Amino acid sequence: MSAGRFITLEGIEGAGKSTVAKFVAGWLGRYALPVRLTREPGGTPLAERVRQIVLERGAEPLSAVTETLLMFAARALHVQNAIRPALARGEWVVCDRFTDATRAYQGSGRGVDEALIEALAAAVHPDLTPHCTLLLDLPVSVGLARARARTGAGADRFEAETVGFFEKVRAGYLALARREPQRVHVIDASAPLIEVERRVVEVLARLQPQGVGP
Ligand code: Z5A
Repeated sequence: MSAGRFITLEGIEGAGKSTVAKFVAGWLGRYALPVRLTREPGGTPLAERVRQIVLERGAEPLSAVTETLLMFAARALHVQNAIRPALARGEWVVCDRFTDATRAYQGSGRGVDEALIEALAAAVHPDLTPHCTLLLDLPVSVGLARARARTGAGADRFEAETVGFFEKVRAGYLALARREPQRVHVIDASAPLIEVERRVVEVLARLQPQGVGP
């Protein structure tokens, strides 16, 4: 059995992650590779319940640290019950957001201590880092316009955030890409979808899916 690979998609709201994640799954499927398409927060029944708690606009306040802990609680379930077993079976896991989202949203966006985030990452997924991260980058105004055309303004706690918040998140993501250029590939997501897909294929081809089929 060939080894699975772990591919993550990141970016601000409306960047096109869900759209591109489905494209990636379909593209890998052409090589007859087993693919598991999943997302965060969520990806298992219990983690999806945590997702509801963390995204809903309820009456009870949620501090930035609590939000961070909930993201990692969902991630711990997802890693243990879905991601690791899938990789062990030789599947290619395509995940819409992972720990880079916590670094960008809770770290850069909300100011949560980087040391806390890295300590939680080390506890929840030691020895597990994505093989490849596709960072779909675009101006905040474009991403928000796309997302809001679809769901309306302020549908969940994040969608209700300000442009300034998403600017900090975007800057956080770009800083991550500068720090880890081998893993994090920046893709201009303001381009037409066909162009975005072309760039994605260019990056994925380096993972040599054609050489690892069963
Ligand atoms: N979050 C966090 O804070 N910390 C964490 O650790 C994690 C998550 C894991 C999850 O919400 C929220 O949780 C997220 C961060 C936070 N909130 N925010 N922001 P979500 O999963 O519901 O929301 P999202 O991740 O932001 O997804 P999204 O809004 O659905 O955006 P998307 O997946 O990137 O976009 P899309 O649905 O693929 O595309 C949006 C629209 O644009 C759609 O109509 C497409 O047809 C269109 N589109 C896509 N690509 C193009 C191009 N290239 N051109 C034109 N139109 C396009």
